[in-house]
Amino acid sequence: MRFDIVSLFPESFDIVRSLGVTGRAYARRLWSLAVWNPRDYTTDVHRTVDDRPYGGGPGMVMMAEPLEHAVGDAQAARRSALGNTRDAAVFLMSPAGRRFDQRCAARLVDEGGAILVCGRYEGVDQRFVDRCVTEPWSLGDFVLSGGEIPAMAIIDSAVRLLPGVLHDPDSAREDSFNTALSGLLDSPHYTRPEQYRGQGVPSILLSGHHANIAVWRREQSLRLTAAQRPDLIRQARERGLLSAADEAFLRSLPVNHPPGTANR
Ligand code: 9WO
Repeated sequence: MRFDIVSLFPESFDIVRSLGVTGRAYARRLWSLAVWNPRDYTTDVHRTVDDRPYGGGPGMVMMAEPLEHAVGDAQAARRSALGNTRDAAVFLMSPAGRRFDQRCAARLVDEGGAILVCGRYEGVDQRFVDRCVTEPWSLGDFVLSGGEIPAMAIIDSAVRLLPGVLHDPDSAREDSFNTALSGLLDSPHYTRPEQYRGQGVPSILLSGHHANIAVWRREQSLRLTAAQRPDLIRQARERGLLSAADEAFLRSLPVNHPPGTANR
């Protein structure tokens, strides 16, 4: 998998290249990354990448020309490095985009990566979006000072799906089973010590009975998801991911318990 990033701050991406799961996978050449700086595609002495917005208003807008050249070089580099015949998809990091989710991450793996464009200032010239961007992608309803952090989050979510990246094969399987496949929230985790400031560990987890533990974890997942994200329960049901036992457990739950009110 290869990512090509368009960004005024190429050093940002040293983090995903060097740290943790993504860093180790990068060192093992399981994925690669190139950053294209729009400033390298300017032609004036000041290397200008932004200008004032037509119609007035605060701040500056990223100019279309340097962005389009950066994307063009990224596409050309992918063609010669990967032998691609089709252009890669180009995703713009924007709160006005389609919501990025686990299926988008799987699609990135499927397509061998993509080009991610990170805006700065107040935004980018719409004519660049119309000409070069496949789709804007959003991580949620909040505004940042640039698209670099969302791009790194997206890279992280895709890299950890690559075969061989999560070295413990059980961990990879359980993780994708719990999130991508079942679409439910994960059950709570506990580790040592067995007593922490007067609080114990659910006794089932100390029992060594793996079948009962799996049932308990499934029920905790269902309970937590029903309380915090009832929309995900409906989605899982529509996708046929809930068993008769799951449905029976959900019916046994007290209705409409307000979330986040434990111990109050
Ligand atoms: C900002 C914006 C605000 C309201 C409606 C649409 C918008 N588009 C943009 C935009 O493209 N902003 C650029 C990228 C330049 C300013 C910083 N940018 C940005 C991206 N801020 N926040 C994001 C972002 C990206 C993905 N998920 C959440 C936030």
